[in-house]
Amino acid sequence: MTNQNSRKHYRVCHLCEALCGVEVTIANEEVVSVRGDKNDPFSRGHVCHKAVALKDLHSDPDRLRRPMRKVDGEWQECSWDEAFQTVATELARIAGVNGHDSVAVYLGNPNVHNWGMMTHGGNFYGLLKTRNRYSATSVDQLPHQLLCYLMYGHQFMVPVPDVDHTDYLLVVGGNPMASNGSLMGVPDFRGRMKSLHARGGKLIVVDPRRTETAEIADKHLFIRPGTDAWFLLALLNVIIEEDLGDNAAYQDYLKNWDEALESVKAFTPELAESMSGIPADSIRVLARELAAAPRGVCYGRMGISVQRFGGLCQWAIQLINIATGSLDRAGGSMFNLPAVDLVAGPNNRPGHFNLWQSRVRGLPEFGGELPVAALAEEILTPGEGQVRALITGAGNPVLSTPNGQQLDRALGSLEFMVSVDFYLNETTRHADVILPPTAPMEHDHYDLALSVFAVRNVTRYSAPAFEKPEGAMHDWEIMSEAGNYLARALGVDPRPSYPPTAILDMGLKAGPYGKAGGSEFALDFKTLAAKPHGIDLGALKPCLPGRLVTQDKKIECAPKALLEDIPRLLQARAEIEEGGLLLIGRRHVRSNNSWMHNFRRLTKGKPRHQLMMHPTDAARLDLSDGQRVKVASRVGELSVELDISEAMMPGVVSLPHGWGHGRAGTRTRVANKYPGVCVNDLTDDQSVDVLSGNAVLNGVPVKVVGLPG
Ligand SMILES: Nc1nc2c(c(=O)[nH]1)N[C@H]1C(S)=C(S)[C@@H](COP(=O)(O)OP(=O)(O)OC[C@H]3O[C@@H](n4cnc5c(=O)[nH]c(N)nc54)[C@H](O)[C@@H]3O)O[C@H]1N2
Ligand SMILES: Nc1nc2c(c(=O)[nH]1)N[C@H]1C(S)=C(S)[C@@H](COP(=O)(O)OP(=O)(O)OC[C@H]3O[C@@H](n4cnc5c(=O)[nH]c(N)nc54)[C@H](O)[C@@H]3O)O[C@H]1N2
Ligand code: SF4
Ligand SMILES: [Mo]
Repeated sequence: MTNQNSRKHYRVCHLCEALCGVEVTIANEEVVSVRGDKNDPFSRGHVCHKAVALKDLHSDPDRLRRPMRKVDGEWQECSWDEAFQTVATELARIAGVNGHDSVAVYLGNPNVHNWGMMTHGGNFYGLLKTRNRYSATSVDQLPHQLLCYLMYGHQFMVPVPDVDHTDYLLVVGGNPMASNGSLMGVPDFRGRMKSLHARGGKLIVVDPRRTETAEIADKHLFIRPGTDAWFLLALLNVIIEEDLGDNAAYQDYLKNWDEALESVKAFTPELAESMSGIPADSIRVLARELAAAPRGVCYGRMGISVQRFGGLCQWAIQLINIATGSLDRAGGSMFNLPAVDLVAGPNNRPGHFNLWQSRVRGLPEFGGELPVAALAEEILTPGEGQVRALITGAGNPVLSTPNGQQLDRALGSLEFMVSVDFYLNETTRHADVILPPTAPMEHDHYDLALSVFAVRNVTRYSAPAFEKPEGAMHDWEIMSEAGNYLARALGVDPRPSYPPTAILDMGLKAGPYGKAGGSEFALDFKTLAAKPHGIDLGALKPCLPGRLVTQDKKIECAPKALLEDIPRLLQARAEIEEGGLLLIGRRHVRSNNSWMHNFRRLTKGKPRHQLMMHPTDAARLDLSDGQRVKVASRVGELSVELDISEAMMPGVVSLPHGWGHGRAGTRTRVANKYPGVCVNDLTDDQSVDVLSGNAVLNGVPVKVVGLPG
């Protein structure tokens, strides 16, 4: 049916790193449908269920549209002026009495998916120069960024697998069939794996669960959670000992290669077998296959990041890809060159490490942020420097960070809290003021953060699909205006504020495909905005050593902090008690971290929140399928139904994260009748990768017992 008022709008789906192009049909100013954009050069028409739910997000009655203030425990809508004034007065007061570090900031995952928060966040919280900054990075990819900073000189110089050209993809602790790839933006992973298979390539998965990705793989190996460092270093040692690799290409710019190899010699396949459960011979076979593949690559993600030795795992992966000659080679582990260059562009932030530490536990900062596992104790522990106020932006740390119950309590004890968010959820219910931004389709979008992880160089600008509703503010405007009020209250000059498009224009012009440098693409804002399907900038290209950011333009193969972490690995023993189980997480293609669970489109069908367990464990514990069980860890316990499944490794159980809804004071309908349980009520805030401070969310020791009824 055609409709006079019907129009098509093209944009990038901002929900995950795959960055798919979507075609939105709008009639009478309502979203009618969201489909894949066939003309998108990167995603070629692919979308997942979440993109379709953009429609629900747009029209969701639960989504907050007006600023809110809590008065005597009750929420009231208020004017922006009142909201900003309250925020500025309270933050300036608390910072004035207790110092700026007494105001903490938590920036959640969607910060990097919504550019207004990125471009203008500093206008607001940047004024406080607080050392208590936290983000989702330290429950996620901190070890990756740290290693890339230490080895290549820049936290965003993260190599990604050249998925479209590889012939041997070894995935350790990632499930791109559910996640659509991470630190590897890869729309339509399934289709791209069909192409890999068609050109004779292989996909290998190492994971404690036979995941959706393992299902389409040529080989899947179970690994005991948290033991990947032994496995990966053994893989490296086989490549070296059997002289399988060839890294001659980098000889002029490798530094301390022999020292690195010498330091990890003890990690033999036999030792790795005893820790990981992967037979030594299988490790040898893998090493030979990987090294023999002309275009092989080893890639590791969440599973190897949020564990005890996340930093060592990431280091091992870089060393493996160097040993085989895969780094910077077509089909191997390559660097993206985005149109707005975060690595070589102006104002780029290479990173810094351990310049200061958290007050209570002494955890190291990275890039100006402290590990979020320390946030609750920084709020709860009295003394000088105690956190008394909190700013959250696009995050739900009560559900997303370890020992969430403790953080829940801690937030309740704050003097003041403000949240920039459009939902009243488990975290923002503790706020005194909520500043809700416009919905995604009401503002424009450019991906400033995640393009650098895409498996192809592409660039797209998305115009707003709808006009900004009367009285609404965009994320960037909120950040900018909150900054103006706060600057006045602090008696300092506000930071200048330019619209994000002006910043984009400058970034594009100065970037590698920019007008200023005379590139054939001659990019600036105008040329890009004229192409609603985006511009294909080509396949990943070799760029070393020119792109290295280390001072001597060499790859540091043996960073001191890593060498110092090896004794910790050598001394580590299995931390599991007799009869105990190790808990890991999981993602589902229809679920998005801690939100969007109130959309029926995404939650209907079979429940997906159960504790998965292997039949032998269930038999040993005398448990039956569907039965309610109690799961207990050092920090907490919960009760949930059991899903007995051969897909689990024996000794390992799995729960998804981001659930545990339905608490008092939240305002998100839970459409699937089941709020789920919060896995982070079990994960332990005291358990971190000591090197990086990243939270340990996988391999958590738990006990499971059956409940009656
Ligand atoms: N146990 C366990 N815990 C985990 C993980 C795990 O695998 N296991 N994964 C971790 C990972 S990788 C991550 S990234 C974190 C994610 O955890 P968080 O950092 O908490 O991020 P989200 O859950 O995505 O946060 C969603 C919030 O952002 C708000 N939001 C969405 N879009 C916008 C916007 O445009 N503007 C504003 N202002 N707000 C917006 C939503 O309303 C919602 O409140 O969870 C981590 N926690
Ligand atoms: N549908 C959907 N897509 C998403 C998200 C989402 O919530 N939903 N979240 C987005 C975000 S924020 C991120 S960071 C990415 C994450 O992207 P991925 O890392 O691809 O996603 P996960 O499903 O967390 O994959 C981690 C895998 O590691 C395995 N694992 C657990 N412990 C270990 C271990 O000790 N060793 C090994 N080898 N494996 C282990 C788990 O079984 C799991 O299969 O996904 C993004 N995409
Ligand atoms: S895969 Fe990611 S970017 Fe693509 S449609 Fe789904 S949520 Fe959006
Ligand atoms: Mo993440």
